[in-house]
Amino acid sequence: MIKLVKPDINNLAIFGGQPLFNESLHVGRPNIGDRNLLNKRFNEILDNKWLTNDGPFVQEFERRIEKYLGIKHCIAVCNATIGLELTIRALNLTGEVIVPSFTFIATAHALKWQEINPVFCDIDPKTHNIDPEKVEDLITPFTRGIVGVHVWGRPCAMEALIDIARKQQLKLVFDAAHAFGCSHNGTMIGNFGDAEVFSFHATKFLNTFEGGAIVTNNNDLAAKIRLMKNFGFSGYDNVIHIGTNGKMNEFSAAMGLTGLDNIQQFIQKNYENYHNYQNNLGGIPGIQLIKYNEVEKCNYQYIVLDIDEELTHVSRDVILEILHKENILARRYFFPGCHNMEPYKSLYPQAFKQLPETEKLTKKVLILPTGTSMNGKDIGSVCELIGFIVKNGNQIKKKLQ
Ligand code: T4K
Repeated sequence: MIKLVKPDINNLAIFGGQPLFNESLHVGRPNIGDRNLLNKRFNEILDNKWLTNDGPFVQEFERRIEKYLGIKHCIAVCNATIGLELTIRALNLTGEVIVPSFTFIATAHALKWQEINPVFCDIDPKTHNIDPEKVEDLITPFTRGIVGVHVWGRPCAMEALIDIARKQQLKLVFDAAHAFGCSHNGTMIGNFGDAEVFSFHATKFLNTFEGGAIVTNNNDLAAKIRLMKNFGFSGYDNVIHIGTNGKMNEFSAAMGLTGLDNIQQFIQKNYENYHNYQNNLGGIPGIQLIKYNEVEKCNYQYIVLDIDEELTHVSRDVILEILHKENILARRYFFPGCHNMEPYKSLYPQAFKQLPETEKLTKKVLILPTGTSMNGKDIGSVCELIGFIVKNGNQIKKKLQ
């Protein structure tokens, strides 16, 4: 006889039952490559006594990324937020920049930190990415650029955005924090717009603890960003530009190199997990797993559910609460949307009126754990639990009232 994850609703942890998992399952559990190789690299750093400032591992990491992406320039940085700030500043952006509100707050903050006004644009509900048709309506005489975000690693509507930027003479930057290892029409993400910025934060499938990279095919822009990420130094005692400290350190680069050695395994594991979720969630009413274009390269690092409450009878937030009590730490990225967070909420109190799709989506999506820490059995149990919640949705709702 098959043992059910929860035989009846009284066994749910939210109603006092034992949690399904003894240890928490996390959405952003870091992937760690070959530890022996990593330790060897760490020891080499300690032996060399060269810890940061454009050391050999950072240089090797940059060259490996350039080769992997088929791009001219990679500049490793201490995190993607600083990477975005450097890029935006190096491109001389001022005034207004059009950006989605459905993104991690860093995208908006990178602009506002430099006194640039983020103008929030609604998304296309089919792709969760900035809607190019709505971008055009937001252009004013003060607009200087567009920052697109490849949400979940699914590329923005590239051709349309490139076309608008060219016609309107706007700079085009992509926040590619989610999209390392993804492609668009066979070209790796990183090669589009004026520059693209990746995040290698611990929660990303390829991580350098904290870290990021700016990539571009523009020689002048790359040279300028290289200066700016190192206080504007051009050789000893010679500062020729305003700058900041955006440098990646050697330990981060060693972690990144070890991750790159194992990147195919990470992607393969994410791919298997994705299909495992797809097989197990199929047929649960109101639960849709978002799709990836399998013809393209993709990192499959986000398992994203689109929840239709009309069919599940329980809201996304109730499902989230139940899962958390069972030690499944699902997330509702990017709730409640940048426009509903400070300082933007006070600056643009009416913004929600222009962002109906963003408002809807932030209430519907739920992100589930994946990566090398997840196995097929756990994924099966998570999906069975979700099926159980939906099947008993009305009863659960009543009991929670
Ligand atoms: N643009 C976009 C579109 C982004 O998504 C991000 C970052 C950025 C720009 C900026 O990139 P960085 O400047 O960070 O390079 C996390 C990350 O901190 C953030 O990097 C990421 N996006 C965002 C989507 O997620 P939180 O607030 O969810 O982090 P936290 O601490 O709640 O961790 C998430 C889960 O991962 C938890 O269940 C705990 C687990 N975890 C986390 C860490 C750090 C681990 O198991 N081990 C760990 O070491 O923001």
